[in-house]
Amino acid sequence: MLKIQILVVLLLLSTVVHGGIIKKPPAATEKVRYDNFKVFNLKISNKIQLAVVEMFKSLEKSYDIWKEYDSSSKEVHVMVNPTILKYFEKLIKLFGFESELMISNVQDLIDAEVATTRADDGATFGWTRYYELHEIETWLDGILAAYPDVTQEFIIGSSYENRPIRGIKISHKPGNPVIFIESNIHAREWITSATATWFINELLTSTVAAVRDLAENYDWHIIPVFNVDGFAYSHSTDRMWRKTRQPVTTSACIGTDANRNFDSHWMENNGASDNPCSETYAGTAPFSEPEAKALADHLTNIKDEIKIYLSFHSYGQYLLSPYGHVASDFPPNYDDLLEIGNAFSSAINNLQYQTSYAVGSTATVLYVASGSSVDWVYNMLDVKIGYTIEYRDRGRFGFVLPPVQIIPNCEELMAGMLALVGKSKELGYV
Ligand code: 0X9
Ligand code: ZN
Ligand code: ZN
Repeated sequence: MLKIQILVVLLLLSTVVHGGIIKKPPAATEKVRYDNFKVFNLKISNKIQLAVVEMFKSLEKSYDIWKEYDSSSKEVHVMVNPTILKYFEKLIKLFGFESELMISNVQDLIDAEVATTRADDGATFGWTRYYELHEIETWLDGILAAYPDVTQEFIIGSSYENRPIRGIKISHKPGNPVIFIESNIHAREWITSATATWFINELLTSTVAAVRDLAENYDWHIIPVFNVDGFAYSHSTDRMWRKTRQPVTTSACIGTDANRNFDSHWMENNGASDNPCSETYAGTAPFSEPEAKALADHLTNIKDEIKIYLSFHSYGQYLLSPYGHVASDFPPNYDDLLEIGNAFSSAINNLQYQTSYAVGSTATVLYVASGSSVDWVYNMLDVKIGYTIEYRDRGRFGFVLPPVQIIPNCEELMAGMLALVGKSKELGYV
């Protein structure tokens, strides 16, 4: 009881203490810097500690949750603003958190990432670094021009800032089951579009028999960068940007979590936030974001063709199936979703990197997340196989996954994808 009282006092104090600390809004040409921002891994052992983590979320200038609490790992990863580090350390002691410093200076990782970008002068698109939106689009133009017989561009609509949201279809013959991939709905998750573009390239160029089978006997609809505005902003201004870029009239904070904006159990069970400053802000209404609306309309038009829907994310190494909005209920074909998911994770684990992926429903393995794209597709379009893939790593580098890990991550996706599609076929879904 005493601890709860202390918590309440701290909560009140913290809003006062933190009121003046502002992550300086960047000038047009200035980049947000993360000098001495640290990422801690907190092991949660009681409800009071969880309440403290909840408090972090309301102080978005001071803390950024990189990984929310989940009941399997019981870990929370939080980035801490150096201006409140002393206070954070006291809090950690007071509430008896077991904590581990994972990243001592986030800006160092960002600088290393930029250095690789500079070293590679950009002559070829080679998955040795991360590329900007215009580079990815130019690459896509080249691919469409090089493979006109089997590829076709599709544009689902425009973003808030009026960028086209582009995708590519790869089809070798009529009547193939469609596998739809949406990638980079969260802007800072750069490994997702790197992996999607690599995968497109493999489908078009690989001579491996199993990959040819994937390429030729399925139709692939792939959107490498879905959140185009956020992605451009994460390159130009703030490496840690997650949301869309549409302002909210009632707040100074910008953007909505597009993966909380779909009209399926929207805003239920605390699986999203109604605070516009939160990283999981659900928007003013379902489909308030033009990007989410465009995707939903596009998918609705082709819903009978889609057999598998995948959403690429990072990080944590999870393969997550519906449901996201509730932990106590499971989809009718959950056993199959688990079996297919386990095939995916063991295929990855069998590679030389021995990377392990956890498999299960979003709400049980990760946390409750409502209004996500995958759940909307599963619930509203009746697509029976849908997963969120959370790529490397488990927090050593988090969202700033070093470029040397791009190719290994891609190889893992290919191994996992072959197994996922193979098992889906065996169980009669494709
Ligand atoms: O919270 C999310 O949107 C995803 N995790 S992330 O760290 N990349 O932000 C998980 C989405 C879970 N998917 C479903 N609810 N189906
Ligand atoms: Zn509901
Ligand atoms: Zn994500």
